[in-house]
Parts: sequence; C-alpha cells; structure tokens
Amino acid sequence: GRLYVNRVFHFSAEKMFELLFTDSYFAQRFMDARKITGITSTSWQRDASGSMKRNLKYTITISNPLVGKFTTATENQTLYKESREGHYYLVESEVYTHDVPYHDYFYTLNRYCIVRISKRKCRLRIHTDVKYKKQPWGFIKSFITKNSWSGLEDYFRHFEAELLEEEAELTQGSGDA
Ligand code: YK8
Repeated sequence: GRLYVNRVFHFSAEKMFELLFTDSYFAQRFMDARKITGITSTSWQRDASGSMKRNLKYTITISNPLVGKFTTATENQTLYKESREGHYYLVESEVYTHDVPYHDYFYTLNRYCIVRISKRKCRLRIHTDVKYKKQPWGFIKSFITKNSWSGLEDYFRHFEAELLEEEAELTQGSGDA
C-alpha cells in the first residue's frame, strides 16, 4: 500500500474526527469540490464486535479518460473499538466503485489514523491499498493498480491541501499555531 498523508495538524484529534467522519461542513464542501454527488449516509452504529459502522453511497465524477464520466460507489467505514474518544481513532474504509471496468475485481482500502498529540494538535495518517477480490491477469492487474493510484494520489493531495486551509481558518488569531 501507500501512505498518502502523514502530518501534524494544529487542532484537536476530536475536531479531526468530526471534520472527516461526520456530516461536517468541511466534508460537504470537499465532496462538492470533487463533484461527488447524491451522498447518502447512515449514522454510526455499534456492531456485534463492539466497533462502529456506517455506510455511504454516492456518485463520483471521474476525470480519467479511460473510464466513463461517472461511477456509483459504496463506502463501508469501521471505527475500531480500540479507538479512544479524543485520543485515538482508527477508521478503515472499503470503497467499491460499481461502474468502472473490472469493478468486480477490486476495491480500495483506506486506513485513517488520528492520534492526539496535545490538546490542540493531532497527527493524521492515511494509508491506502488496492485490494483484489479475484485475481485478474497480470496485465489487467497492473492496469487497475496504476489507474487507481493516480486517481487516489490526486484525491488525497487535494484533501490534504483542504485540511491545511481548514487548519489556517481554525487557528487564525489564536496565536498558538
Ligand atoms: C473516497 C479508486 C479507483 C477509482 C478510479 C477507477 C479507475 C478504474 C480503473 C480501470 C476512478 C472518495 C477512484 C480513484 C475513484 C475515487 C475513489 C475515492 C477517492 C481503468 C481499470 C472516492 C476515497 C476513494 C477511494 C477509491 C477511489 C477510486 O472517500 O481511478
């Protein structure tokens, strides 16, 4: 896999969780900017293992010329029970893109880790992996992997930039940035 984001932000771990994993204004604005539309989301619910789960469905606008312009997607998020509110959050997210070529072969696994550093500081790490449900031919596999990485790289670079913008707004005038 790859580590796309690994950075300290000058706001709390709690705030980071709220921005990323609730129906925050930040999340809405970012999805909007990425032309991700028709978002429906369940609320966080505890499962039998004690972890929390929620599902999102949406339509992604794609810029890759090899693929159609849109795909519907399903995202299954798990907030692991090892998480500690305000201190440590581990969220794993499986993303299935239903309308791209070879969609039945692969999905993307994103792991978001938020760690408290101090009251107003946290570290965010986002690790990504392309996973295979069935093994395609080597040629197809490298095609899928290559096209997934380029899309993911673009997405998370933009995501990090927007988070830095948000940080600038949140710390503005507080003098402890
Ligand atoms: C989530 C992974 C692959 C997919 C895309 C498909 C290429 C098809 C390959 C063919 C378009 C928001 C991506 C990047 C679309 C966006 C997905 C996002 C960024 C040619 C064989 C959507 C995180 C996420 C996970 C997976 C990404 C897709 O929060 O290349």
